[in-house]
Amino acid sequence: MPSKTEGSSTGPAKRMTMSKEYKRTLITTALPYTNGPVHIGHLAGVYVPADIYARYLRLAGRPVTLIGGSDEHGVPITLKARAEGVTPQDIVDRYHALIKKSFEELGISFDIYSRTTSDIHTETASEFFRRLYDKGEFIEQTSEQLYDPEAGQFLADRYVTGECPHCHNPKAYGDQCEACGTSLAATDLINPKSTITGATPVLKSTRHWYLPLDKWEPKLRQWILEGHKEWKSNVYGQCKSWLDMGLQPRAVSRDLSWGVPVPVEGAEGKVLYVWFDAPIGYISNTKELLPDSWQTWWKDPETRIINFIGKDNIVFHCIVFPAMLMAYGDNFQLPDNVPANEFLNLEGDKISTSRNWAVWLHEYLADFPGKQDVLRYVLTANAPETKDNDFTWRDFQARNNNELVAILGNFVNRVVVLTHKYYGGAVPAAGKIQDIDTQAYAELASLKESLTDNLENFHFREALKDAMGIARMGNKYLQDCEPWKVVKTDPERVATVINVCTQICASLAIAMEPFMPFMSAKLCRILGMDKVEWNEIGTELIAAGTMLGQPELLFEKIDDETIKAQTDRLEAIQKENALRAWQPAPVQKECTIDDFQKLDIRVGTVEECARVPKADKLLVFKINDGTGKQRTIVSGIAQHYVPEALVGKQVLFIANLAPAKIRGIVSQGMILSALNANGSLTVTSLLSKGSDGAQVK
Ligand code: B3M
Ligand code: ZN
Repeated sequence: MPSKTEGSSTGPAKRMTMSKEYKRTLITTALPYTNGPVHIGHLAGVYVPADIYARYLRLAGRPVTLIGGSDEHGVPITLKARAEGVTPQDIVDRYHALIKKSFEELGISFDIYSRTTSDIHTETASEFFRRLYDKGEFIEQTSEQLYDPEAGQFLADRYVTGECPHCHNPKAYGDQCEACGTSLAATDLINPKSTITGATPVLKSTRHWYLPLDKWEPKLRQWILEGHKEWKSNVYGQCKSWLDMGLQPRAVSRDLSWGVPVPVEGAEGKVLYVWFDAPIGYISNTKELLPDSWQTWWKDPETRIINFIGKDNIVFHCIVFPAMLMAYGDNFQLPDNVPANEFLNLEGDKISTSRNWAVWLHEYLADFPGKQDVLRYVLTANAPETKDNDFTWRDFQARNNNELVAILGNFVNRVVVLTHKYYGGAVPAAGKIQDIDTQAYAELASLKESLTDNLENFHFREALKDAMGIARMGNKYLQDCEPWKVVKTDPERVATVINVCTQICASLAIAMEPFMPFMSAKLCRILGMDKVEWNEIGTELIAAGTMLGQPELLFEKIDDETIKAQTDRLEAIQKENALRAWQPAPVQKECTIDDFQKLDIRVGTVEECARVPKADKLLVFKINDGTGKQRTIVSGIAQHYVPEALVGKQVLFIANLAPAKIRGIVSQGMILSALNANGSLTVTSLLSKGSDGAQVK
């Protein structure tokens, strides 16, 4: 068995794709817009994987800084402020505080989480612009832009909506069509409308600064297409198609009042475009954290920069920001990798802030106290690494109950309970080692190697499978060794088995730390471990004689009721959304009076009404239709009316509809009812009493 001092036989990642050894790693995470809270889509795409990677590097003893912060400029924020009748500052203060706190509670281990309204950011972004301006890196151009004459303001980006010229989605924004993903200029929209006043915009000329991306195209091509073939195929592919389409100059200023003012003479009323200032936020936040050494983290070629982002941000991180850094010069380093994720859906539908179709982090934390690791686990196990993926509450419950409770929690619990039962809690010394024990250590070593390799290559789903593999292996080893049977005949053997199991638990505590830091801390406490290192996985970590803490459950079952509360909430939101999106059906093709007169619509009184047995939608009516004979009609409104309530009421029915047999009953006509926005049915009746049998003319 390898000992702690010998180190592990599997050392860190022999198959690493890192081209060289770096001295330090700077990890950035996309800065979320502070126009709302963060949801599971943000977490799965960016923050959970970035945190796993940062925690892993720290455990491996490699210097790392994890940079986060809020993106507090941009039109989404001013639009939200306008909708609520408050200032943009009010909005960013509210959401910055909420987002920062909820990230902390989820255990995202940012070294700094700052914001782009900070003074240091305004200075840094202004200086960045000024240097490019002074170096002549911008093109200054006057162009015709959309202007809202009623609001007296230019309509940048999301201040205008209209029809997408590509896919004809009627609700495309001035910067992007969310239906087809195309990035747009506001002037591309068909039938544009101001989102402020609803007015049709006019064209008005205005002067702006443009970064000529085309100038940097050859360098970008070489850097990405030649130099970074190891990037994820979704990232590499998107970059290639942008580069192949040919790059254009891009405006880096806007006519808006919220943002970093353009720091040149005669630029009153103009601010930096949010996508110019936001990525500079990574630099400002590093400066704020490390005022003396930030330059080392950005300009030393021995630093490796990794940007964690979602797929909608690829072009800004791989093309626009790198071009800005190239234009700035001064040795700014480009990212070494941009492991962008695809999107996470919720219960089969796209997550949407405006439709409230999301699981919000702050709500999850309130609804599931102490269960941060469960969410981290499920989001990693289902991470949209190579394709869009789906979060469902059923899967969340199943993974908790069948994997965390039944495999991981169960293994650790059995080991701790048995140690207390047989040895009063003191870890026994191992006796003679048998093949099955050597085999367990060999499996542990190979799982560690695969786990390390997967982490190095940003394959976090697979990495988590490897880490869980350690618990599965431990369970099987314990089951195969059956100490509860052997204890009667061979107590020395039991001591060895329990010792090996304790070492496996200790390895689990380290291997799981990047994924589930709360569980790992608890397990370390039970096992009496303080400082841990990645390299120690697979070694003998717990000395014989160590007193284990009392058994505590690492995970608990989540019951059906808890899950139902969440799915009920989503169902209610779905209904609200359907109601909001409802529109009366288009009027049908014109008909003639003769067409109308073919339908014989009449008044009748309901004399009897009852449910049709074994059919939850059907009621059977006996109608007095004025002929003296009762008419039977079957109608599909049982979910909207209790039968008794309809008796004695007058209704309208079609008298000449060809009879049809429904569930064995011959239905002689159809009762008229209206289909409402919420899907309910209202039976059509008369304003005052009519004569049974009277025709509707
Ligand atoms: N705020 C967009 C987003 O939240 C933007 C990211 C900025 S990263 C510098 O998806
Ligand atoms: Zn479109």
